[in-house]
Amino acid sequence: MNFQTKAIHAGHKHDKSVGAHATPIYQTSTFVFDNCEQGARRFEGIEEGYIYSRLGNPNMTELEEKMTALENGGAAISTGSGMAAISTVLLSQLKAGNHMVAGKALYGCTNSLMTHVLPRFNIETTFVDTTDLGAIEQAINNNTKVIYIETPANPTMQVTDIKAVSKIARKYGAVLVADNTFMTPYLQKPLDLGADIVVHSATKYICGHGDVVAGIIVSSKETIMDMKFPYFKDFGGNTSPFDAWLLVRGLKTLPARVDIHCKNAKVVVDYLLNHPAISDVYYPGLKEHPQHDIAKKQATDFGAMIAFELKGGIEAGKTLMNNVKMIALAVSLGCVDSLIQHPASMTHSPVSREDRLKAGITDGLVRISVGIEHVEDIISDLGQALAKI
Ligand code: LCS
Repeated sequence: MNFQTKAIHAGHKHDKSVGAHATPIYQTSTFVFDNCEQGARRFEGIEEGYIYSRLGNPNMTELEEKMTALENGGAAISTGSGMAAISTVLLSQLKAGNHMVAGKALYGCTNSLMTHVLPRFNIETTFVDTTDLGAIEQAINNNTKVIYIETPANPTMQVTDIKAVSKIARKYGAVLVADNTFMTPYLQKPLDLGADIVVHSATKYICGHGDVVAGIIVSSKETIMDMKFPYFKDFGGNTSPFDAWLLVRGLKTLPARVDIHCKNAKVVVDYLLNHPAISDVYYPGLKEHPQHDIAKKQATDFGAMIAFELKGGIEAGKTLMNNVKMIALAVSLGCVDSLIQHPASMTHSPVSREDRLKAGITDGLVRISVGIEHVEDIISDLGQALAKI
């Protein structure tokens, strides 16, 4: 099946009990066993079937099967947030004494997990510019078990060469984890490019409508089973049945939505580039973007996330963000609605100023998640707000 067809049909089974075409919401915490023996078999793992919704639920299964098909993986785990996906992956792949190499520019809470939480369990991270393959290799030591990348990176839009980094991971026996939130499997499939594990904040494009917080992990069947029992089971970061149902619904329109997101983003980039108040625009689709060729090679389009700087610095940025009318001043991204935010004081505030600046997240950087409204309306709103500067 083609991607668009899989987005609609993969994982879907018509409900045989009443013949419902759409999947019912299995809003249940627990599942009834026929008898004690069956309950025991399910707990032993020798009979398939549901036990308790923290371990799995039919709505989670549909979402997991769909995402497995879309990412070309072997299996998936759906989680209660992107951070639940990331923490489950890292705490199952690493143990005390292990080391990780990660990108300098990462979503703020991912950085915070690595900087503030994991060191308490004696897991250290070296942050490097992952666009520099030599820097990755140099940071690896005998205890390095994970290389963690986000590409494009939030919010700098730097692009890491997944295939090249996967070769380094293989050479040193480390697992490559790729956060594919900004691209979605419609535009980029990290497992096909050699990554071992893909994570998503499903809160974003996978949901698409800004009404769910959730995450997804996709990998080989073996890796997912090892992660599920005991880590996922014992950490307890499952998706609620209703949220999983909404995500399945959202995924059906992922290709259609992302096509419009990408088309709109290109028009907005053009507008920003030609606006006298803007000094720099960071978007992998620009020929001038330092990793444009890699982005072109490893993804089918460039997404709809744009970072930019204003000539008037942060004060001009604040004027813009305080004066947009239709575009929401809000964190998150990947919604049908356009969102604008200030990484230094919002999404990346958990990162120290020094580390932020080293990663290229300047005080003046503004990030926009271009929605699927009519692009003329997005530009007209940006235009009236920029005119206030
Ligand atoms: N990975 C990336 C690339 C993200 O952008 C985020 C959240 C996460 C993981 C964590 O996912 P969550 O737990 O929130 O579902 N990014 C946000 C952002 O840029 N604005 O608000 C949240």
